[in-house]
Amino acid sequence: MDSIQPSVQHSGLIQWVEEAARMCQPADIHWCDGSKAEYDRLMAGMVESGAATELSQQPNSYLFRSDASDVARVEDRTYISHPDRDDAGPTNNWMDPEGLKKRMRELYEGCMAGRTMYVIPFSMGPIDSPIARIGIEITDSPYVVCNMHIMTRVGTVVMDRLGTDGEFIPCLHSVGAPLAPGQEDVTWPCAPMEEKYISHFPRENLIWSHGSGYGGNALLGKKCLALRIASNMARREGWMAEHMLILRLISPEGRRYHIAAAFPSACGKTNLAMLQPTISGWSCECIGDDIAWMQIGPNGRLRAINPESGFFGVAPGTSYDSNPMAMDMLHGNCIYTNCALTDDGDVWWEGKTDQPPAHAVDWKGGDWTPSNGTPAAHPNARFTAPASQCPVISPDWEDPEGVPIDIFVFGGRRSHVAPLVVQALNWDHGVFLGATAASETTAANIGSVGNLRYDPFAMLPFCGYNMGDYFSHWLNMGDRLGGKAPLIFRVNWFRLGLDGQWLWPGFGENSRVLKWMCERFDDQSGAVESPVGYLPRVQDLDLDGLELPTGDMEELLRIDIPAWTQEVEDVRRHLIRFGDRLPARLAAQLAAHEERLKAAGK
Ligand code: O2Y
Ligand code: MN
Repeated sequence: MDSIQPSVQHSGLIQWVEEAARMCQPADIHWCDGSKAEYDRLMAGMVESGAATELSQQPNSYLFRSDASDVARVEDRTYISHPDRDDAGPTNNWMDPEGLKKRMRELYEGCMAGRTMYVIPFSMGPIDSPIARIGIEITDSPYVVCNMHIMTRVGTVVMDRLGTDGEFIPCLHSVGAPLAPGQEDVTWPCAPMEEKYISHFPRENLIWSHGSGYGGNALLGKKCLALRIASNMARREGWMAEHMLILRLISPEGRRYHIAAAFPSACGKTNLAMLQPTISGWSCECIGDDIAWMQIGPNGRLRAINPESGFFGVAPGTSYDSNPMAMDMLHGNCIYTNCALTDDGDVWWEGKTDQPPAHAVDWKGGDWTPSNGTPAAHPNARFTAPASQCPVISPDWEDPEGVPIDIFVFGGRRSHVAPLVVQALNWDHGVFLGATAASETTAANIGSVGNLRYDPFAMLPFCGYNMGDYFSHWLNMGDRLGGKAPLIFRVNWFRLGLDGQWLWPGFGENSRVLKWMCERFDDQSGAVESPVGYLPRVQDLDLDGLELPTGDMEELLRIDIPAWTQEVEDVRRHLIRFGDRLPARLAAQLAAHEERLKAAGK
């Protein structure tokens, strides 16, 4: 087998691909050029094999159904393999690098038999951005190749940028389902759970993934590279790799504010990224919906890029009510995974329309009618869509220098206690708000639904090193940014009233809260100091045209001192898990928080 194209001149890359080929034993090797012809050829092959269904209602769009056991990121099977366990910290699964590699080499041995090995050169970030990084993913999944075409910049342009000795992050992926001679393939090959490993070796900037073909387990540029490995690189090199959307809010006077916001999975991050403000004269542009890479620029301000070029969004719940911009984006050139197929050849998911179709094929490939009583689409069904198709994508979304960040927002899903919005008293307090952010669990993060889980900075599944050291990194970044540091806020769109209904309407109305943040940034709006931070008074928020039941706004902004006091012990338990890696400055923040609550309770 001729594994190397003559045009490839990078000896480190050649060596790594040859090694992988020797181990995985593919039938064939294809170097991806990133062209539309390549995408079309791979899709045609998958349609022919039965792995994909071409949609008749959307041009160049395809539906895939995964294996029923391979439907989401698998946190239990995700490893952060630093040589020293303490460097992975208490929130990550750990195995020692040698032991993990030994186990995975056994699995990788011959794992691509009967399949093509694809070599995908990709750039996270605009190719010419100083913040961008290059990865090379080796995979035996053509589905992964096509998704990577949308989610990253792929192919010849990247190879040109890499040159003969450029730095790249090696990402090895296999679905872990070798084919014996003559063996017929299945439509979604993958390995059993105990053979799934999503492994990160931060010391070597190396990713090895085996056994899953789904989302973050397999599209290795996203969570594996852009967050878990990049968070390590960022710490070493003095920048930030965060689980944050990036948006630009524009005032009626044309003043532009840039907001980076961290929310745990399934808290409406994509909806917020494509916000349609309800306040008169304000508009919003989307720069990214999931990940922000940020560096301190020459003028001392933090500048952010979106390292991705597509959206891998949760389909269920996406509708013209919740996210009209996403709906308008999904008109073609998309990949759908685990959505239902309608009889007229379109996709459907719960919440897409008020009226479900009378009949569909569900995500498992079975006949479905509303009377089935099961969801037609899997709750974690996804669309993969080019960012360029988003009607509110910013004209600057690919600016290689990034955009200057004015405001950080941390969010979570809390039925009680947490107010609609609070502003940090200062940077250290903001880091405390980020470090103690918590959310009630939903389907996307697997495990039981409705439990409270502390999810610091929405990075719990994505921080590639000890979270205590990560808190220190945030404190250090604040020291370096000084007076040019973004303001920090924490929000909760999900507080319930006594009737069990959400108090805040959310969606486009969230612009009212963001507007207050922008006014705070410009020292143009009031607030009161509370034990948990600066709170807007009702009159500080622009509520023009919003009819809320009497008392709801007051309830949304109410600080329930006994409830906060009761949570202090949980917060302490959460923080002391980091032992001596917990920065003293955060321990001091906890003490000050407790003191303020005590004083307020007297
Ligand atoms: O289940 C998956 O593999 C997708 S997870 C995901 C996808 C896009 C954006 N964010 C997430 C997440 O879990 O945070
Ligand atoms: Mn995410």
